[in-house]
Amino acid sequence: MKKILAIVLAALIVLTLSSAFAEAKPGDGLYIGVVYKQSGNAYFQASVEGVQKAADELGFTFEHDGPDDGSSDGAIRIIENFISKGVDALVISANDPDALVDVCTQAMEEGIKVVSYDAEVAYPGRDLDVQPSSAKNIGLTLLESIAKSVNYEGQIGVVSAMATAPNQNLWISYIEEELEANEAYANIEYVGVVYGDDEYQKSFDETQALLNQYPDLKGLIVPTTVGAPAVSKCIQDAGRDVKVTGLTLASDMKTFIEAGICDETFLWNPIDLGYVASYAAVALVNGDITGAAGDNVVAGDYDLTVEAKDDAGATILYLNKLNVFNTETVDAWIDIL
Ligand code: RAM
Repeated sequence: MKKILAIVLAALIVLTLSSAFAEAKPGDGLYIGVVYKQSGNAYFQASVEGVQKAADELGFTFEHDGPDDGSSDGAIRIIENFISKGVDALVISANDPDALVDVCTQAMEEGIKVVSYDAEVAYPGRDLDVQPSSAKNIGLTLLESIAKSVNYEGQIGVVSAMATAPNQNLWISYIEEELEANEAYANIEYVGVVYGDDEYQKSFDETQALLNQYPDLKGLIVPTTVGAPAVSKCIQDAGRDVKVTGLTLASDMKTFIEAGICDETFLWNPIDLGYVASYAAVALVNGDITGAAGDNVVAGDYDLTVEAKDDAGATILYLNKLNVFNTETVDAWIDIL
């Protein structure tokens, strides 16, 4: 009798412990950790709206976080925390492509699927990278935009985000390559890049320094939603005739577009980016895709095919939508972005 009691007791303890363990994950379904470059960035808040939309449709739960200081160490701590909470997948925008590879590889070894989105985690630290458009298309669109605004002559520069940011660095590399190679830009003098670290005040101050250093500056490309309003405000306050183009939220830029500081700015829909990245993460967890070239990801109206990025095995999924904001289109976007 004592033996039977002991067995029943032991079974009860195991049952209690295992249900407590199950409750460590919110809900019984799939659980995703979303990590972005920095907290408090409206662009990433919009991307989380997209994750929420996917969660409503697919029934997963998720948490999201980004380091306050935009540091890689902060991102690594957040990822480690998600790993210990037992996430099934991580959806990550990296502030440094290489710094996150080790922790992401560790996650993958534990069976967690890793999707980078917006700013890539370098391969092999991810199963799949989801991007709004090809880096070359984004870079060349911005370059042609500023070239048009300055009538294809004079000094131009770039105010970027963090110096390690993989997405900005790639776009800038295409801008620099094209400036050298394309005769259409022969009369444009490139003064280089400064980094605002995706912080408003730093972007403003770096712009002020550029304005002081280059009295003949004609244009700035600002491929960051945090930097663009700061740069434009600095130019407006200084009363200088310097044109700005860049990647921006529409609502941030309406006044600067209407004031003529920007002829046009651009952005994909970050809500859609978070949405598609989440669908890809769920498809990976469910085994519907492996992240290999040729895999198909269907998310709402999107029906996308994974492409090979290089010969080493890295793969990428493009949304291929770049919207333009100008005096004619900006009003239609300000309630969305
Ligand atoms: C900022 C971030 C993000 C980038 C956008 C355009 O919000 O740097 O990574 O994609 O700008």
